[in-house]
Amino acid sequence: MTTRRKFVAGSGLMLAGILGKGAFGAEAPFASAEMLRGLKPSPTDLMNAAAKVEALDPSTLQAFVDPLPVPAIAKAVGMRANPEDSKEQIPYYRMPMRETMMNVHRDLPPARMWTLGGSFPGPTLETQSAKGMMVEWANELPARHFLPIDHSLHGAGKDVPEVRGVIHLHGGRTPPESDGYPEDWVVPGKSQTCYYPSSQHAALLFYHDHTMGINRLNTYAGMQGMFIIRDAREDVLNLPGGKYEIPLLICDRMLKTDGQLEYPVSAKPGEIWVPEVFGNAILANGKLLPYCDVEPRLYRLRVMNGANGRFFRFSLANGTEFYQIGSDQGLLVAPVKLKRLTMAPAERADILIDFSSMAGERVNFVSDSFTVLQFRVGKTATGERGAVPPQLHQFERIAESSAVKTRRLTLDERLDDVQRSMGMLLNNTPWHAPITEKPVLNSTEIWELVNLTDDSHPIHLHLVRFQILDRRRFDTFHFQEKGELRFTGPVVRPDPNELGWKDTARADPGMVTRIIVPFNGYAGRYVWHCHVLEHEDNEMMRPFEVVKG
Ligand SMILES: [Cu+2]
Repeated sequence: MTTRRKFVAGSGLMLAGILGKGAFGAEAPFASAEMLRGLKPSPTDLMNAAAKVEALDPSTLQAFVDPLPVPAIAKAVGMRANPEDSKEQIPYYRMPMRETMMNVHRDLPPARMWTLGGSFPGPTLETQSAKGMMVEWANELPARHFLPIDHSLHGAGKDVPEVRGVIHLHGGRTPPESDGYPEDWVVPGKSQTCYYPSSQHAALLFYHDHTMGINRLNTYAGMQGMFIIRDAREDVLNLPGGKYEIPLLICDRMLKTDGQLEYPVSAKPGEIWVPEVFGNAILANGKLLPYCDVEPRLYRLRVMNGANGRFFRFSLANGTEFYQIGSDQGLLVAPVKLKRLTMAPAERADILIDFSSMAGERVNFVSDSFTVLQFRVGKTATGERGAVPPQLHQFERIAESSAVKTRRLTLDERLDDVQRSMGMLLNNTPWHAPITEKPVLNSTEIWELVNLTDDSHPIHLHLVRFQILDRRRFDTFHFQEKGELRFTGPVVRPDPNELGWKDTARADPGMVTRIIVPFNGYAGRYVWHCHVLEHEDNEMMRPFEVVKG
């Protein structure tokens, strides 16, 4: 009987237990938002807080004393020839990986972080669709890591340098040699120059570390930032811009009373990896409980979930509805009105909030019981109020009949003899096994993600954009015994705000999530993985290779 339970001292989330999930996977309740990890403070969050004498209690800090920072727009340091067209010159950026002291809150000492471009989040890279750029990621980090490495994880052994970095542009249609393959890391003193053609629709992407075996630590340390692609199709909509458009990277971190980052470890000697990390502090653009002055008018927020493993469910505390106009890979067909916005790690949401009815008020932006920041709405707007466009962008849902292949791929959890998680796998196959997924360039495939674990996993494919077809509950025991799918529930269509182009999709527990993927762009070797970074670092990642037809 597989009553899969996991418990790791000092961390891990027994969310399923809290929510009263039945012992039988097949009978587990529908994957409601309540089952998404990290939405509420859990006993283990409190354990984390209690276990370390120095854990910070954010409620002891004065809230809303720091303004919400908006990351600077990165500035090019020169021009270089376009690798795909040597007659064209394209901007060249240099982004050092660097240890930086960051002020998280006015009343805390600065936190040691590892940043890209000297701030957390890093400077925002911005471009137009099909306007390429070169970025030199220069490793200027110290020789020793300041977060705890588990040397038993694949690729993080004592035979490789402790400090390594390789950067991936999440959501970018990027040639394979510039995609930041996890094993292509560089050590301090070395750098890597990547070419980002950005031949794709306007969207909010993000860059972050992807180093084999320590990506969860590097990203947690601060190595991430945002990347905005714009295009004419979006420009005609006259969406709020300039100071009325706010990129917002939201993540959680475990902070100590001295303001420093803490990364939890398990009690298992030599194998300190933990399956999930949830922080006591929710950071908005790197600040704890900031405020944001706005005018009583329409604003555009470009929100991304930059957490290692926490899901968020954002809302305005006064219950005001807002509009989602875009998801991971750009605009939706039409705005979707929402009271609450669920976001898995690495998902992005483009939202419009109309503050015009809230002049003079203070309204908190929250995720369930966590306060993220406070909007302070001024009494008067200086210009136009702005309007939510009724339609955004026409595109077709991809016909299932266009798929040339369907792959059935399981999401698996390995447990030890006391039901502790030893890590997750994709299709029961470790990272280093030969490549099994070889889609043909410019062909379309359906991937059926058969989730046999107790958790929701945000699954991300590099290079491509895809659409979610549907999700459906199935009998996990029957599948494990007979290897065949027996559905136990109706076909569930994606949520209205999941109907756009995606690059990361929630695969909910006990469900088959089907995505349809056109493999366009480039031939070559890429990866797909769970975007819970603890899972990704411990085998929930596989290479795939796009092959020429
Ligand atoms: Cu996962």
